[in-house]
Amino acid sequence: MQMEMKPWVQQCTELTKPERVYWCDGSEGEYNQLINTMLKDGTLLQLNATTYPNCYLHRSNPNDVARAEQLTFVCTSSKDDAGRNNNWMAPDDAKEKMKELFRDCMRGRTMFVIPYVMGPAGSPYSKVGVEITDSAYVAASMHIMTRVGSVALDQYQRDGEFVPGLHSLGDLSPERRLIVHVPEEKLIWSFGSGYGGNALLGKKCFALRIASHMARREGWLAEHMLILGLENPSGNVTYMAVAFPSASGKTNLAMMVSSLSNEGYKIWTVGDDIAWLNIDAEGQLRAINPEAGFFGVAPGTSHETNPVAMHTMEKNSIFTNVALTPANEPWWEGFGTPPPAGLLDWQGTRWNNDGKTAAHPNSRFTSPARQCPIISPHWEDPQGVPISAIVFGSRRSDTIPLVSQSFDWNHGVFLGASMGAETTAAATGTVGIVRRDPMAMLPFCGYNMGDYFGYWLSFGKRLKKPPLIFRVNWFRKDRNGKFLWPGYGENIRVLKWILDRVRGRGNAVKTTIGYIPTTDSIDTSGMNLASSALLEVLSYDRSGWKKEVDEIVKFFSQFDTRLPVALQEEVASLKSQL
Ligand code: SAT
Ligand code: MN
Repeated sequence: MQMEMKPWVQQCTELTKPERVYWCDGSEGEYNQLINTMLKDGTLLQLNATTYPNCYLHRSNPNDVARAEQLTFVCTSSKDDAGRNNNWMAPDDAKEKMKELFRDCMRGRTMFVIPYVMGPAGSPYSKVGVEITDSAYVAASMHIMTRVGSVALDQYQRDGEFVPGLHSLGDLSPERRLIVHVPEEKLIWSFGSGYGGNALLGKKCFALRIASHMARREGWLAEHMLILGLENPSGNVTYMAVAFPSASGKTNLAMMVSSLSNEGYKIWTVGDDIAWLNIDAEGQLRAINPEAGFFGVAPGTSHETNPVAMHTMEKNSIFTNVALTPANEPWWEGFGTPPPAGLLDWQGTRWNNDGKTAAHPNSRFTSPARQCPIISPHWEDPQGVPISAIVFGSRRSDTIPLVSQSFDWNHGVFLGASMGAETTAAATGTVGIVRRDPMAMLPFCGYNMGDYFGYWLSFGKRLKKPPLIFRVNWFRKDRNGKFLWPGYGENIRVLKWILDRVRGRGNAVKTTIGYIPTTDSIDTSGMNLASSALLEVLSYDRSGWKKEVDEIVKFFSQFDTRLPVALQEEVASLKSQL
């Protein structure tokens, strides 16, 4: 049953008892007012107005710097429907718990009511949400990351549907932090964290967890994927959707400056984190970026590695947990300049190079997508862009070759479902261990992943010409721990091979794990890469794969009867061939 917007806001008001209620209209004046309030109360610091106009620094509570996966719950009525991939509570218990946390929590505070749209205005694929929050930082960030105000209220008038999300900073204590989703009622409750993925409810909570659940019912897909257009020398643009776990370079890939620009290959950015994929009337897969901004990882971003991102963030941006130079400019590890004397670390204390990083490893920039110098002219097309290739990638120092192509759709789903990735700082927990992260959706799938795999398998059958599916790994290392592939702008050479394959060209050898490019089919012109390194990075390592397949079998076993037969067959066939 769909809730009405005004009565729901009223209920939240009665529960949380704010001092005042403010409905956001998404205007520039409102944004400036939010910023001014935060400058006054110290939530934000103004950055250098000459070099970073209208840019601000936010330092979060040191205990609140990443997504809290252990405190994130998906509350379906049956526990099995949430799956082992999610923490679960019964919906009624969850609601009781949340009500206790939220009771009176906004006393003395302003409640912001933020109506927003995920997706371009006027798109049949866009959806409305409303976030209620007591954080001005969240309200300002939502201005950048989504489309706020009348555009949302107008669409709500037409659809009569919205996703309600209630958020409060609470007292920020991790003991009282909880992020709850009730997908069957499309409800989100988030308490006790101001961090992006926990607090900007349009992003992971709505656009992935709630949306993936809606998508299965409605016949589409909500995925943790960047969207890019690859332009070839004759000016044709081919669009790809690429899944990578958090903090593994999606923003860098989406904004890549091609090292083959002299040959006429260039990238257009459509989105850097989330793709909503629909099948149009012709049976063609089409993608929209539901977001309006980028919430990118700062460390490692430089004029060398991602000049496009550096230009995107040089105005109208909010920086979170980066270091601050005496010139009032942001700085982080991998900024491309040495740390200046007098640097303040992300907590605002003098940095003395004692082994701790100056910027938090998960520090972020929040910038409007329209500022991206290579934003695709089609990024807000209501119909989305046509997708010709799906790419699954992850950080793996061994075993997985630079690129391979699946035999067919089902095998492609298997490649996605069996993905393993080394963990990063985007979530709290140990960094650098391999965990299975199917389709980079493990933390974001709003239902049982066994069912999710089944849904992916069936989805392919509805496409007239299913996109080809690839698996990539830029992060493979040699025996001395050195990266075999330079990555960044050189990744265009891999995308070019993918494009060749889409066009029915590009040489490959058929191996047990998929089609792998012949060394001469990767364009290495003008590149300083030893042929032995190319051979190694493209090789498929049989003994590594024997271990890999055992781990996949173990991982799949948790899905019991919900694991689709087709995936059981894929893994059995791989194991027998190895
Ligand atoms: O923190 S976010 O969830 O917004 C980014 C990410 O982890 O992918
Ligand atoms: Mn992400």
